[in-house]
Amino acid sequence: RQAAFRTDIGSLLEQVGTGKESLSFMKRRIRRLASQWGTAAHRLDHKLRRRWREQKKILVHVGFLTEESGDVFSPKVLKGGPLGEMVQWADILTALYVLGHNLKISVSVKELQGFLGVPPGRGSCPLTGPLPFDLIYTDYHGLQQMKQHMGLSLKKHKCHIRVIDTFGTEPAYNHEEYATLHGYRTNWGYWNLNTRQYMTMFPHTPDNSFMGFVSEELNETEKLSIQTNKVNNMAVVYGKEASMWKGKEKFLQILHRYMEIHGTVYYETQRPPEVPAFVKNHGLLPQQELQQLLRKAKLFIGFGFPYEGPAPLEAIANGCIFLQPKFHPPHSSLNHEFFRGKPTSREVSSQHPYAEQYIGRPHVMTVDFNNSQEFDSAVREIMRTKVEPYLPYEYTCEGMLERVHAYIQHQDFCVPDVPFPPANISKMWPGSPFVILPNSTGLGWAPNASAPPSWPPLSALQLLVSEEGQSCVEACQREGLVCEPAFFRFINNKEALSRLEVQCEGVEAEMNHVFPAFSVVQRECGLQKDPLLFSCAGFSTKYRRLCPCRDFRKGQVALCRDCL
Ligand code: U2F
Repeated sequence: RQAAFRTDIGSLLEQVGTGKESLSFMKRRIRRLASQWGTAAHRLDHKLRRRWREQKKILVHVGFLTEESGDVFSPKVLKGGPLGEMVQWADILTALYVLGHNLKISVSVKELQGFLGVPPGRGSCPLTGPLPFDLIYTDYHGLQQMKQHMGLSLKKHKCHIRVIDTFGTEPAYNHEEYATLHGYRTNWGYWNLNTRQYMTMFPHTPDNSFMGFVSEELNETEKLSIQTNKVNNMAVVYGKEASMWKGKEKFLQILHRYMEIHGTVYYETQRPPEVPAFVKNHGLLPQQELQQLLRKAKLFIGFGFPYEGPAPLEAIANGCIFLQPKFHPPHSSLNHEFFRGKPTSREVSSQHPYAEQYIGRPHVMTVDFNNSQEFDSAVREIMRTKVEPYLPYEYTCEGMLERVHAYIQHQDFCVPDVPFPPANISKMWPGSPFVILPNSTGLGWAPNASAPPSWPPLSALQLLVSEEGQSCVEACQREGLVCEPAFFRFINNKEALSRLEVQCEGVEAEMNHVFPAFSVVQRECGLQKDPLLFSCAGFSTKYRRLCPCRDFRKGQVALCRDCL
């Protein structure tokens, strides 16, 4: 069946259900953004020229909202607790629905069992028949619940699962045996999925698929009116919970010299002691009212927590400049409590690395808050600077629809990624499949009729070599490209090494998350033995890595030029 775009969200709202503050929050959001989604659907429909899109049967099981996982989030919705995840789930549901898929939504183990057709009750009762869904979107809690209630059959069906995973999971942590042997121990990893099945909130490592969410879009009239109504000395503080303000008096004092400070901190009866009296606190606001406040404000300021939330994008989209602290040294699972036990080695360079790296000046200023002078002059610069509201395409409804559409139509983790060229290459392929690209530091791929179909298409592949200690994420980024894990299977071979004129005294195939790679000093070359360990994020001071890079669309890093 063909999927047809939907613009009437009525039946989606009915499906979302009631009885939890989190669900009400999500419904309010879906309703508020409905017309924006509708416009985006029309535009994408036009862009895709009514191309055939298969309608998929999709189950969305929101594990963290189930009673069985403790649901610590719902009771905090109106009390300053995290809302980022709910923003994202609301948007995922809307995107899947608007794209025209056949959707079932579950927020309890009972509903999950019902939809999967497994008998209710405890214990693992395997699903015996075929999986009644093409795709299942869930999270780590939901995955655990499916393991408990589908038993052995989970293994058989797991290629259909997508895990919404805010901060991401790197290959070394995902691979059960490797993580256990090499100390990549976490609370979450070990699922042996293809790491592209994990979908993140921001484009962290390309080892995962970037799912994202959306932010409010403005039309030209709104943009103009925002610019004329901006109050140059008005600041809003990022932090809806009092604890996020703790120990920040010094900065607030400096800021207060120049600006009127507003906050949206949740409180019960009295002003929280962490929030100074000169701050105008509005209490936690509904999303719509927060947007109104941001439209007037010139500055949105973060004090280091929460990490990587949606609010800075909303502020920038409403014409604010986002001022945030640089982290020196960067925060990571090795040195910070919040990231401890998360299955990633990523080093977080500021409160919001996406804002810092993908948006930057003049919309984002990332400074050393411990240097009062630097902080002071940043505030003054912000007051002088004029900016237009800005939203990266990938965070618009059209951008999200385009990306989710591409994933649904092209990503298939049920067919194994066979290596290519195959090991007996000499018989099939006399020359090297790689060509030197004009004006480039890397190698491209010579079109080869016997190569298996690939998404992204192989024409996008560019092979680069990293420096020692550098990951493929960085190596590709330095050349204005992005690492593409789907291409590792094409470069994990002797042909790639020889085309790069690497001197190898021996070539070993091993389980090592930085392979394929070579050590210059020891003249050792290593190929990857287990495709599950192909990793963009991995790095080692001993090795230079072979990196499969590709181009990307401006404002849509998840997709290459020919990916749609
Ligand atoms: C992030 O979670 P948070 O929920 O703390 O992220 P924020 O950026 O603060 O806010 C999320 C939403 O809250 C809304 C705002 C954002 O869309 O419009 N909001 C509101 O409705 N009223 C207000 O007064 C203030 C904000 C992140 F998203 C999570 O993944 C992380 O787990 C968490 C911790 O790092 O940070």
